[in-house]
Amino acid sequence: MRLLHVSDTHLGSSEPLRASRAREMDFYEVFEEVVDIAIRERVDAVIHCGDLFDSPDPRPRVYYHAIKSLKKLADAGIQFYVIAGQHDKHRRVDISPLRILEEVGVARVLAVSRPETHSLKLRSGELGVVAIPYAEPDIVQKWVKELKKPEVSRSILMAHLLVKELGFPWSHISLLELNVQDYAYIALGDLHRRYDMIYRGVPVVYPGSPEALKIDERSDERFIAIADLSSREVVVEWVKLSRFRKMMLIENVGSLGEFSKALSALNFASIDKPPILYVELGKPRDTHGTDEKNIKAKLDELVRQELILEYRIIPPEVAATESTSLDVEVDVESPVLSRVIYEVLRDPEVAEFVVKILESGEDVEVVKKITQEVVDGGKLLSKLEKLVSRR
Ligand SMILES: [Mn+2]
Repeated sequence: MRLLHVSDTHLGSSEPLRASRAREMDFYEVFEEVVDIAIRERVDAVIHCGDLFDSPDPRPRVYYHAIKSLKKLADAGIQFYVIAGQHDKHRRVDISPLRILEEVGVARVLAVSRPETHSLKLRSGELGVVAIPYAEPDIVQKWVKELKKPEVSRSILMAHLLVKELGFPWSHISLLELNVQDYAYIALGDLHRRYDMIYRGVPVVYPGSPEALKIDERSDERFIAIADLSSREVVVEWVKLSRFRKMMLIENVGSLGEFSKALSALNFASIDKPPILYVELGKPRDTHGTDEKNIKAKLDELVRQELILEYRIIPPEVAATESTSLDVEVDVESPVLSRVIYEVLRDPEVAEFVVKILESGEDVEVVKKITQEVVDGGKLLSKLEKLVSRR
């Protein structure tokens, strides 16, 4: 029994760019590649561990691409099982977009708003699945104490969460609390980078997102995992993806000369899809500044020549405040503005939110999305409230 494990496909996203159709297509193309791999490898099923969609309210074209690829998979006789991440979980009264895929017969939804226990009949046998959708850590911890074990000899855990062992301060739960020894394989989503470990003899796997959504999620290689559960010893095989778009970073650029030198070291011609290039400016070396204008002109030329898809310039002051979530989110058009906002608010999450609103301008969809985030993200709202009451 072989399962293709994928997560965080974020269909409909064009991150880190705004409203770029070319970038949006990347997410559909790499998702189709995942489907093609599943068909080529003749896996029993594809399991998707959440954030299939980027939004709980996808536009028609997002459904179009999702259904087109999933129909191809269904036509090949391969079942597609999915759980909800924070991005494709429905909001209050509405229904999850995943339910629409289920309704048209191209996916089976294993968990959206609470954990569920299933027994799946696959081509090469029965498989028990405990599925945990995204939720806040306190809720996940409560759920885990009440999980129903599948009445099947071989079972896996599917969940959209961050385990404590990753070392982030904002994780959900530890592997110990998850009772991983009860399962043959732990299929996880939420982390956008590949990560795997063996815990108590059980493979714990994050395949990572097929596309990087932020510069700090970039890597030269991206993967899906194929878990072979045929024998007692579960074998995990990594399959490289080839249709994702690369992100590149040139660090600490102090002058146009330095920039040109760094550029010539990058071999754009060898790259399939023109990459997204980030340029981090260093402290000016002389009184003439960092030649930012000339660097920008050179970057515009690279875009015109289609050697890169787009670029972002990270200003030196922001580049210096490492480990904030703001350092890579800053837009070319308003580096000064976002820096000022960050300085005033001193809270990366709130600052990022305010910058997003200001930059979205007349894009109604983005404003709607942000409003939704505020309505649902109690934490963000309470932070804003605190901020107001402090004044
Ligand atoms: Mn995600």
